[in-house]
Amino acid sequence: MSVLLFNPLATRHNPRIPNSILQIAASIDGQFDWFVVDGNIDKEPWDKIESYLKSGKIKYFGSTVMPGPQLKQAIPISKKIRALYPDIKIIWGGYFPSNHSEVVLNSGYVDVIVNGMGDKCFPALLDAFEKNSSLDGIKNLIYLNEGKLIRTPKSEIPELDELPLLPYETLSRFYSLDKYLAKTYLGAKTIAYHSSFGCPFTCSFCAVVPIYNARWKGYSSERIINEVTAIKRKYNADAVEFHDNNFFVSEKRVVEFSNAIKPEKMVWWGEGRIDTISKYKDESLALMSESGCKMIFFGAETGNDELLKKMDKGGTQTREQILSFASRLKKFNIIPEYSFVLGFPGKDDAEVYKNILEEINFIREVKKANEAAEIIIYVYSPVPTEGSELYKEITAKGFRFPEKLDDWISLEWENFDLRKNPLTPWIKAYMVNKIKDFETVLNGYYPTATDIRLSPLQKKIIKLVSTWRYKLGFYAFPYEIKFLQKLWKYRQPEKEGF
Ligand code: B12
Repeated sequence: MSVLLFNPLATRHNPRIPNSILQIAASIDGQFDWFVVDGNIDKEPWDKIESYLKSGKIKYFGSTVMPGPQLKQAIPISKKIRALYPDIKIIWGGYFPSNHSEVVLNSGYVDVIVNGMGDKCFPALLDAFEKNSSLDGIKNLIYLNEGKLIRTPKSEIPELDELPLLPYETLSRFYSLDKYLAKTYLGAKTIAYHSSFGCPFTCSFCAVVPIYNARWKGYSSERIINEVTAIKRKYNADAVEFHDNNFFVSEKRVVEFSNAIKPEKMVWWGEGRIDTISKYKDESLALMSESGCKMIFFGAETGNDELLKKMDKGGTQTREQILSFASRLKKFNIIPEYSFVLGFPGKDDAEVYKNILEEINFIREVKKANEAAEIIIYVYSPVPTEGSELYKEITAKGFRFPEKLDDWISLEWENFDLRKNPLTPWIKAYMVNKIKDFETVLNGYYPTATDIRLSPLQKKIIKLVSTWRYKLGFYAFPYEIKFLQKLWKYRQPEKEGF
């Protein structure tokens, strides 16, 4: 019996190695035949999916689903399979179904959700289906039993080095790996690699928290080097994007990795925390830079220490630390990519708006501290961190997620997922406009270095046009900048990646 694994369209720009379904394929490799359809490469994924289904070999359809655009393929395709091939079991995994399980299972076209990591539970699930035995004893599953939602216990994160190597060779039978090794800001052929799971912190706006509950585990640097250099040798890859939620948890692991990757002359990028890496020794930062670490993504979130507490950012991050760390990284020629979350609830509109204006000024201070700092602006979009103070406050303020799965692919909710225009009752249109107009002027005056298609001359022109607005702090109706950004298809890394 065979399994069809689906990676719905997330972005047409630079498809990445589909690590979510590749790791799931590794967990059943040799036990079940598996096939892959990637909507990030195939314009009409349904045609290919149906050709597999028509073969009569497929018994299980597994889709990975993050919030946002991926829902626009995962929902209609799962619905169609349920209607046309009712015997096929439909299994969803990934951040969206794990965090929004009830609405997914109540749709009637998803049988089981893999809640968090699927490496151990997915092969056990298929085995149970094959033997028609109970699912109760299998961890990390959510399903309906006679209409009752069953959530089995969560497993610990397994020892990652014991997990099977990713079957890149088999994947390349479906899609040449070259299609996944994109030319990006980091290099001519960029590998997407995921070297750890979870995060030790519990920020109450982050979707990772309900799934991993402050647990974190990573591959050893040996395992990372072996897999990364194997792809490098075979495909001449010259850069790595580490997709971990938190790559830099262990300074020891990062130093070992940096020493090992240095002779490979590759460029790399990853995500980390300001307070964690602030504690790194200068030697470690110097080594990271020499070994190719070009830019690090940080959740700076806000320059307001009260709000940092409110969002359970934890650790020791402060306003001053955000600024001083941006300056410190200059010494090591590593670019900080700071993401901010604006629009948290407040006691009234005036407080919400005051916090937004203060954040805008704080971002300007960050640029003064390090002009090369890349800035990413998100508008707070709730995730179901039930039990957190923030979640209690937003539900008290009337925020509700859609109750029907189909409603998640309505235009308004897609923008919600993109964290650009959330449907949160305390955010008013003039507040979103202020944030967006500031973002436009900021990106005009400081165009991102990561958009490699924008020529130096185009960057000069757009900066020139934006200067008076940035200098005066006048952001309203920046149509002339928007026009140039549209004309030159300005790309924001947070939406499409590098
Ligand atoms: C790569 C990536 C992208 C890529 C696309 C990936 C793709 N699928 O093609 C790009 C850059 C396009 C992207 C965009 C966005 N992303 Co994104 N992305 C990621 C990232 C960094 C890695 C995903 C990955 O490969 N993980 C590695 C695999 C091995 O882990 P995994 O997915 O957890 O898989 C395991 C389990 O979940 C489970 N599983 C997962 N899928 C399946 C499927 C089956 C069938 C089974 C059985 C099991 C299973 O088993 C796997 C093995 O244990 C994650 C963060 C992360 N570290 O996971 C964010 C993440 C998923 N993205 C996120 C978001 C919000 C977005 C955006 C909306 C951001 C924005 N504002 O624009 C956009 C969406 C727009 C769009 N274009 O789709 C959030 C989701 C948060 C949430 N609310 O749920 C995350 C969690 C980042 C974060 N920390 O907040 N993203």
